[in-house]
Amino acid sequence: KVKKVLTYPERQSQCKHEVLKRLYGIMEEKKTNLCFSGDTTSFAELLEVVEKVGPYICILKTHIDIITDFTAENIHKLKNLASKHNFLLFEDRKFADIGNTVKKQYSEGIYKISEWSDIINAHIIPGPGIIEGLKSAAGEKGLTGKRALLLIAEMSSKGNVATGEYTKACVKMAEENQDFVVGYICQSQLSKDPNFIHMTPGVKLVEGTDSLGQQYLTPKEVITKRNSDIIIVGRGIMNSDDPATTAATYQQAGYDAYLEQCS
Ligand code: S5P
Repeated sequence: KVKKVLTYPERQSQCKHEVLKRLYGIMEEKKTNLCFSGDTTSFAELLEVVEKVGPYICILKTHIDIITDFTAENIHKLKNLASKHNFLLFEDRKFADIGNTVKKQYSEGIYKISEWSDIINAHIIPGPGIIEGLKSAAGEKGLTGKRALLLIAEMSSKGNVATGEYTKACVKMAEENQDFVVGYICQSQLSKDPNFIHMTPGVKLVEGTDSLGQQYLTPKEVITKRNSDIIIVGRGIMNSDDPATTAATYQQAGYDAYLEQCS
């Protein structure tokens, strides 16, 4: 039987970006390809649930701008949880403006995302200037190599237009900016190059939809059929009565699927 994907340690040694090397290290050590999307409007609740699911995840994805009780002190607590449980922070800001604007959105304002989030993502609608702008913001904070960008190549929602030529243009832009772009938000594998990781949202233990266009695939489908690398799970864990046990279930499902792929 031929191995379909490289193992995490193989990818870690073959990729160049420091953030990606750290991520593969965490995935190997904690045996997890689970990214938890902590989509709550309460920072207090976010900290509480992350304390529980921290041991099972490699990344915590946030939507910092939906939080009503934002404070720098809470960011400090979140960073401490990330160190304690060894996971990366990914602010799902979906930047989508010209370079000069996103540069400020990334580093300034209330949230100062570049100061705490290891990973961010962006739409490619504005062209490569968006990548340059974000990269220069990280550079000006002395964070070159410590911050990384994912490009949104495909989406999970019904009727989205990130398909075909758009997705191809996204892959080209990623390949031309490997010093900052480390992968994709996508629905299936777009590249076999270990310098690019694939993260897939729209994941639940049972396939289905929500009432606002979200479409769900299972961890097994995402990892073994679509050859993606990371499962992103929000409400599947957040709305469960026991987030820790549920996160462990997703971790196991995602990791078993990976083992099947690389054995
Ligand atoms: O195509 C996408 C891209 C993203 S980043 N579809 C998505 O659902 N997302 C995000 O993933 C979305 O903003 C949300 O934070 C998470 C999915 O949450 P769930 O509750 O549906 O699992």
